[in-house]
Amino acid sequence: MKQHTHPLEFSAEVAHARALGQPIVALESTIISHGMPYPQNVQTAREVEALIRAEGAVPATIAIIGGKIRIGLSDEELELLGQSSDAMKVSRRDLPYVLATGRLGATTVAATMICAALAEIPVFVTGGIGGVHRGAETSFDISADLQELARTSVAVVCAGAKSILDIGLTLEYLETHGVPVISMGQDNFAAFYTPDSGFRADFRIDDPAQQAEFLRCKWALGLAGGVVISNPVPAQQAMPRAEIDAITAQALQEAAAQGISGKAVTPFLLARIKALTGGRSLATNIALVKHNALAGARLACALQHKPT
Ligand code: PSU
Ligand code: MN
Repeated sequence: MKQHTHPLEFSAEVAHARALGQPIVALESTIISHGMPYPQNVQTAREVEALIRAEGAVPATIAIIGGKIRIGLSDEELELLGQSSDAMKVSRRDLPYVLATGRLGATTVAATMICAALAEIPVFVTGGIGGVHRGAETSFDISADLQELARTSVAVVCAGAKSILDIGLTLEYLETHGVPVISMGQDNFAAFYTPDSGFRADFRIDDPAQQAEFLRCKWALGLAGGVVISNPVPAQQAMPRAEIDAITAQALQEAAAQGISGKAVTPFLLARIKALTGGRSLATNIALVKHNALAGARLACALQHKPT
């Protein structure tokens, strides 16, 4: 069989940062293609990149374009992903297909972790991770993001997991697979639209330098696998808990009634929640991603500059 090399292609900005040993922050693209509507998706992607640069790190948005894993995208490519109606949502399973066919692929948390690890980028910022869905005992719907966290050594800065998921079971699953869940700013794990999931995170570490030291210790031991860093949405931008709970219940009922399954479930729920909140959930979503960008950039900087 012909030997394929990894089809990684770096943007000029990311290649330059690698050559100089500058801190780099990986970003996913499913959040652009399937997580938010146009044009807010592209606008947010650009603003998130700018926030990371302002903190002294270099953003690397990851997608699959023309049979290549692209690390760092141009403005035009962000626009392409944001507008495309046929960008494929790409998780671990889908990576070979989208590369082999040359289709346009937007990477999930799982696929972005794989690509970030290949590109030797240890810090990745997103909105929320996938998890164990409610009713998973009959549907078996457990996001591939969790298996990826178990095996791929990338820190994922997120605002916790959505309450469309079973957050308790998601945390149990992570524990079983040895994935540490670090909370910052509070003791509890975050719940995406709201700061508090009601479940304690494993460890609270607020200081980026100490978070970086945690990662160094884990990986120096040969303990491969990811780390979840939960950064709660700022209170002023959070959704009221009762409102989001009621809307989530309704969106879940609609998904069940319409027989939505597989990889369509998460995008369907996100879109319904946005519609049912009259767009207010989108404002919260945008705010929390930006807040995560700051935390991720600071962590990437701390990881790059060894403690003195
Ligand atoms: N949660 C969000 N926004 C998103 C996603 C999750 O708040 O855009 C996306 C991420 O790309 C995540 C994926 O990796 O959905 C999980 O999909 P699934 O549940 O099908 O594994
Ligand atoms: Mn799923």
